[in-house]
Amino acid sequence: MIDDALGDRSLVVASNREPYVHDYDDGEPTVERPTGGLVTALDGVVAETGGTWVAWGSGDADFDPAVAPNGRVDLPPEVATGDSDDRPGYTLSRLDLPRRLVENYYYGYSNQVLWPICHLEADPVNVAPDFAPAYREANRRFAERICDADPDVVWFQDYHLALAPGDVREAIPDARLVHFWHVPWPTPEFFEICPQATELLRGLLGNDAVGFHLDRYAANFRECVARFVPDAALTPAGEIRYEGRTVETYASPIGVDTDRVAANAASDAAEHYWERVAARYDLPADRSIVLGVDRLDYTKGIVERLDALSYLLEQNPGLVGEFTYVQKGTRTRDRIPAYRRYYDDVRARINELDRVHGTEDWTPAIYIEEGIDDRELAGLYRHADVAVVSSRRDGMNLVAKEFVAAQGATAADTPGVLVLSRFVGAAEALCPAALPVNPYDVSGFASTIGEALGMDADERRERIGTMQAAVREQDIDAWLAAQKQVLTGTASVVADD
Ligand code: GDG
Repeated sequence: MIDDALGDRSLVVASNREPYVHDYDDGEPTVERPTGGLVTALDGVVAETGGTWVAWGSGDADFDPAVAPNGRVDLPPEVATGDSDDRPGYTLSRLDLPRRLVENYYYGYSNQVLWPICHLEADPVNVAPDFAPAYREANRRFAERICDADPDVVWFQDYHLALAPGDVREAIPDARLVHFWHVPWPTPEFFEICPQATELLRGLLGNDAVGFHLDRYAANFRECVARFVPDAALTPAGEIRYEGRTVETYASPIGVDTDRVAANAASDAAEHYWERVAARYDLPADRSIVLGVDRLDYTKGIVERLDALSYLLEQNPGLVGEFTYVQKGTRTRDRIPAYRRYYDDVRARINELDRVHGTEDWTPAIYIEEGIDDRELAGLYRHADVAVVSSRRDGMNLVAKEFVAAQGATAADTPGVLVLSRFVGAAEALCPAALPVNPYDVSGFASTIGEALGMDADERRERIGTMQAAVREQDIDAWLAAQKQVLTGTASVVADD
């Protein structure tokens, strides 16, 4: 347990997104339970310590300030979470950021500068003059609020908070600071697009340890430090010496709660949801299902996937009527023009696919936008014959791992096949049992989907067995255990490449 190892040291977790969703429907916002595997797991860690979680009081990352009165969330700045012995509480400390700051810090710098740069996407990068000052200001406010809790240990999450560790280090030099970066870290050639490259690295070097999903992201980070921070030095052991301190980098692939996903897949709610979908879209029981589950983000390669499906049908008229592609899409970051354009593009291509290839009694692609819970999502995973994850770039990708964990809910189920982009973190553990694709290669991508559709049951079982072993080995508990060791400083975490 983390609190044993911490003794009486106090832990603060800091993330942009707060771990609770709120319901604004009836005027007064109400606090709901946390959802989602990762958030629930982190919630448990903070609860174990009785610590503090500092977050922007948005409700969720896709919060639209226009929805809440005056762009503000009228929730108390501090609340105690936890409502039973099973779920002990901690202090949730909410930052009420002004609307303009949110526009420029969250929708601006975080998601129009850092997100595309980390995913090696140059086109969407928009370095508007107001973005960097807002990012500095928001990070400063986070740091102040963190310091208010007088922490011994701080655990920062992700790319929204690169500068806060530097500020906290200055205020509390002896605190142990650890950062987990959930998205890829780019090569120095790409990172130098960022006008604040050196400043961001200096902020992150305020930490004692910086973690990534893969060794190669950690290696890219160290190369960027070597290139852009002249007064930092890399030791032969791969540590970074900076301002008289040692900063470690480490790799720790995040995973999913495999038991929970499997239980979700076997639940009545999963089955009922699938029955409703099958009835609504008139899907016969013997129709093969190809599934995509994504936030509607250009990094997820949805357009490339639809192009590959179109090419597959063009080249293989025999497949007409044989499968239905189900796209579960969740709109995201809609205040950013590139995301609105992407949404329009995805919708237009689905319509085009249906117009060009559809027949009187067959619609090749359906699009589901409604909000569904984890058990309903597991119903889609369970009934898919093929799942396609085709990100152009992705730190890890939990959808791939959840799909694997959801297969074989009953012995009678024939497991599905996973088609997986080579460019996602999950490919390292899951390929070649997952069929690897390059999403930019339309014909190769199309023929791999064709291969997946034609795969026999024995081969599907063998492949899913290999993938399930890998997903279990690197599950959410293994990830949390590794993070706890880093947070308590009880393990050397230097990436060994
Ligand atoms: C970032 C990194 C890294 C999706 N649609 C629905 C739904 N989801 C859930 C999935 C999954 C999660 O959202 C998406 O996680 P991903 O990992 O695929 O992607 P990002 O949101 O981009 O996450 C990524 C991750 O951080 C963790 O470090 O793996 O690389 O980009 O859990 O299940 N859940 C429900 N309904 C939906 O319609 N209930």
